[in-house]
Order: sequence, then C-alpha cells, then structure tokens
Amino acid sequence: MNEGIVIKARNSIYEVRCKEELIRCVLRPKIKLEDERMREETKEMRMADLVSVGDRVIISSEDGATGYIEEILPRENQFGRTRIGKLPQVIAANLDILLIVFAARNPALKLRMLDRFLVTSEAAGMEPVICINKMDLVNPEGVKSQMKLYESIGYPVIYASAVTGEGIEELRLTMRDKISAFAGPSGVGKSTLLNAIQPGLKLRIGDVSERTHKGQHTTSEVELLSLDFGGFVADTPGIRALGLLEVGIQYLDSYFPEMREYLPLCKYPTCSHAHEPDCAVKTALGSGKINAKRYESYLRMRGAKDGRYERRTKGTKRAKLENKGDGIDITNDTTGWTNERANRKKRQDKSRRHRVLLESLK
Ligand SMILES: Nc1nc2c(ncn2[C@@H]2O[C@H](COP(=O)(O)OP(=O)(O)OP(=O)(O)O)[C@@H](O)[C@H]2O)c(=O)[nH]1
Ligand SMILES: [Mg+2]
Ligand SMILES: [Zn+2]
Repeated sequence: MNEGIVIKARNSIYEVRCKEELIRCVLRPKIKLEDERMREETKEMRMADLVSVGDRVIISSEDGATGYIEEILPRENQFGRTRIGKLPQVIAANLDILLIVFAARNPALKLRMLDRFLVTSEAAGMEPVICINKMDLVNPEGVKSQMKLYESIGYPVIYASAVTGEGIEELRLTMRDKISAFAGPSGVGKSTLLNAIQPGLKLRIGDVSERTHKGQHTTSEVELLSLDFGGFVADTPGIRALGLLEVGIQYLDSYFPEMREYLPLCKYPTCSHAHEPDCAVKTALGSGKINAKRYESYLRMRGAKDGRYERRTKGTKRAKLENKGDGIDITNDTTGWTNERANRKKRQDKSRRHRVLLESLK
C-alpha cells in the first residue's frame, strides 16, 4: 500500500504519483471512503466523479506500473463549480493556492466573474491570488487603478505578460513548493503563462477568436504538473460560467472580506444586507467603505437582485434560467462537502499531513 497524489484523471483511469513512480490506477469497486461527508455525497455522484486531480489516495500495485485506488483520503478543499442541468464538477482538490487568471484585454477583464472566483476560493478555504495577464496589450495604469480595489481588500494581484515576461518570476515565487491551479476564462493565457514559467512543458495554446474575442477552450483536461523549482500546478480548462459550488448562502457575506468587520454590527444577526433596517454593511456602502460594484456582485450572487433565493436547479430551461441573474446556482445546503468556517481548523491540520506527502514526493 502506497500513498500518492492523483495527477490526471481520464475515462476512469487515474495517474497516481507515488514518490518516484507514476502508476496507472482504476478504482477498487468497493472503495473505502474515509470522509463521512464524501460518502453521503457519493449517493448522488457517479463513481467517475469520486476522484479528482489533486486527491490523495492509497493505492495498491503489484507491478509498480498499474494498480488500484483502495482509499481516497479526506479532501482539504476542492475547487469546482455547479453546472446547470448537470452534476457539480470538482476541478481540482487539495489546493494551497488558486491562481485566478484574467486577461487585461482580449478577452475583456470581467470583474463580476472575478468576484465569483474569489468567493469560490474563499468558501473553499484556499488562498486566492489574482493574475492579470496580457499587460502588454493595455495601458498598465488603467488596469492597475481598476485593480486597486482588490489590492485594498487584501488580495494579491500579479500583473503579467507571457509576451514581455512581466510577472513570471513573481508567479514562480508564489507557486514554489505549493500545490496550485491556474483557473479563469478561456483564452486569458493560462497555458501560455505556464509554458513561460516552466519552459519545456509544451502545453497546447489556442487563439482568441477575432470575431467573438473569446478563447477556443484549448485545454480540455486538468493535469497536475510537477514544477522543477518545487511544487505542483494544475492547468485547467477555461471556465465560461462559474456556478458557485459549496457557497452556503448564509455565509456568502463572510466570503467578501471587506464586509466581515461590519457583519456583527447589523441589527439582525441574519441580515441579508439587502433591505433590512440598521444594516452596517449598507452604512459602510453609503460612506464608501464598501465598494458599490462589489456590493452589487454580492447581491447578484445572493440572488437578491430579482428577489429569488433559488437553489441550484436541475432544470433544462437554460435560457430562462440564465436571465435570472447570478443567484440561480447558489446552494442553501449546509450539509454535503461545504467548507464552512467551522471546518477550517480541521482542514488546516490535514494540510500539515498533506505537506509531509508533498515533501516526500520531491
Ligand atoms: N498579447 C498577449 N497574448 C497572450 C499572452 N498570453 C497568452 N496570449 C495569447 O492568448 C491566446 C490564448 O492563450 P492560451 O494559453 O491558450 O489561453 P488559456 O487560458 O490556456 O485558454 P484555454 O486553454 O482555452 O482555457 C494565445 O493566442 C496566446 O498566444 C500575453 O501575455 N500577451
Ligand atoms: Mg489552456
Ligand atoms: Zn446588514
């Protein structure tokens, strides 16, 4: 029995890295799930969704080349999304850092989408780092002043260009000895940046359409790549719409770090900060301490914009649902794999174990 980390998952075959070896595994049909919550969730999920890139697993192998995944160890966190009409998708698990990549232009920088990525990483308990790529295409001052808001909230922002090399060293320093993932819309240059960060990776890159200014979804699979300077990074396929996985509506406000200090000051402990009297968040909004655009993002995610507090819907009427604002995919669930504040401490303990494994893989 060996402990390893899943670096690739395809057609129910998992590549697991154990120390020096790369072992191709399938799931033992009666797999052991250590994590109680995972077991519950499993009822809803297909077996194929059980294991994701980044998962730590116990495997058995007789020939050192192929084997079985015997056990999936509890996840420290997971980055994923909900999808209309489909099961939720876990993109990568056990991440130290989520590198949220957007382009300064082509495709255009969408701050509302950025807010959704930030909330997702806050809810999952992973450290977000914002990377604005393609800085060579814009007047840097304009973008930097736009991003000041995020820096003032406390989010690190790295300005980069795969063309000029700006930010590449800073990215390396951020990623060193960590497990990270590059996530963001298609065409922002995630794979191009990774090729620059570690020459020799030879990840496929694609054009941004002249007509639609959108990427072509060139990267189609998640793969955890080993970094020469230490650590692992997952390149991930571009995301068109980020449905909020595991974001319990009752905690949504706390996933906006700039709101946190005001939350205990609202008159009602369950204040939604949308329409209640004596709301400290709205007072802070009025005095400019909370940014209006961020507050708007909050309301949209909450679904309060159109008065709907709808659960994630299985429905097929996609077009209809898409017109209902961003709140449709939020889950009211407090069970399942939710990464709530109470679970943070437990996760941090697990993280230590995870680090030991990482150390042993070097
Ligand atoms: N001008 C400029 N173009 C860039 C930069 N980085 C990437 N590109 C171009 O942007 C396009 C998309 O790059 P990719 O690396 O394929 O983008 P991606 O984010 O991996 O896209 P998906 O795999 O589809 O999610 C390519 O034509 C790259 O050459 C940059 O810093 N500046
Ligand atoms: Mg790519
Ligand atoms: Zn309030």
